[in-house]
Amino acid sequence: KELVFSGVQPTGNLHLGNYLGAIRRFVALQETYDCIYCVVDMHAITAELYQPDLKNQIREVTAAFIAAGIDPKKQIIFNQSQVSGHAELAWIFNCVARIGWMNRMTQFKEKAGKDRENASLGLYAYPTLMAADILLYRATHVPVGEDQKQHLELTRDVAQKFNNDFAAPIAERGHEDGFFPLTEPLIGGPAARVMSLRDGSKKMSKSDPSDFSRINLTDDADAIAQKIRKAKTDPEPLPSEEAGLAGRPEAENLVGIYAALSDRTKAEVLRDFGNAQFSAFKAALVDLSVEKLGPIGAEMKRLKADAAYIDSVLDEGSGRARAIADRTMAEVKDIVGFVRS
Ligand code: AQP
Repeated sequence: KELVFSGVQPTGNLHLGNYLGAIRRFVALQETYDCIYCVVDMHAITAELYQPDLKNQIREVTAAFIAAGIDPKKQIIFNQSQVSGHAELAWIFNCVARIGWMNRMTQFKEKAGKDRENASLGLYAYPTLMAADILLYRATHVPVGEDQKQHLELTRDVAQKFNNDFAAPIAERGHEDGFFPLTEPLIGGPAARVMSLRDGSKKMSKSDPSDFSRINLTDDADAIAQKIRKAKTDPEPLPSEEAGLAGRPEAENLVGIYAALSDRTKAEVLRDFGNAQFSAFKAALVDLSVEKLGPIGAEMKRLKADAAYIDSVLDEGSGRARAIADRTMAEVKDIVGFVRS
């Protein structure tokens, strides 16, 4: 059976990249798949351990899921730390994954920076926890931004090695094609990678110290307008064909954002705005962004004011997630050979 799983870290400052690369696609997928969407709070403490506002950050991501249009009655929305199977399976996967695999992970290198010796062990093991998140539900598809592609490949490697190493007990239990699926990433669209508004070579990110680098989902119309007007560009007008965006990362990024928000391709956008000056294009992008993001931001604020409702969604979702997770963990423990009562 096909199942979608994906997660977002509650590290604050949810932005347009998270929306276009992930959350908006979560909404569309619920038409075709059963979906589990997780607020990955255990991942959120890998880089910054003590976050005094963590509870509100968890509620903010939950509010964003619901405000964007995910139906918590139909799909499962929950926070990771309420289902202990994530940590249990991650431990087993720490014993499946090889140090050499982990050493190749580029996100660790980027996030750890120069002072790698001082990064947390959790940050290093992030990809095995992510593999556990996905495989705990034996999910077949994971919608993510392009930055997560390498972690998805590691998830497949972990699944494959587990299936191979435990081939005998897995076959004994009647799983003919292995126990874990080889999960497919769903990456794509004109905004699979939204870049910083200040630097077209860096991805838009929650942790960028400059708030002008990103459009937050809770930004009001004035803030959105100001950030887009100040976004870095080059002095040339827009090209009329997509090939003309090559070597112009800031222009390409803004055109990509416009394309994603208007459900068109970059080529179609350039058909309308080719040869336009950035001032005219940015004005149109402000209007479009405010039209598309304004209602989501307003709904997020409304939902966040009702913490009891948000917590009830997470509680109910956790119960449904736990029921699936417990079945997987019982089988995994039998396959590995642990004694359980
Ligand atoms: N710039 C982006 N463009 C497209 N997709 C993006 N995603 C993140 N940034 C972009 C996608 O959003 C989902 C949730 O990401 P996450 O919160 O789990 O972690 P992240 O990838 O580390 O996100 P950030 O915003 O960049 O946070 P920091 O600054 O903490 O590193 C994922 O599907 C991701 O692909």
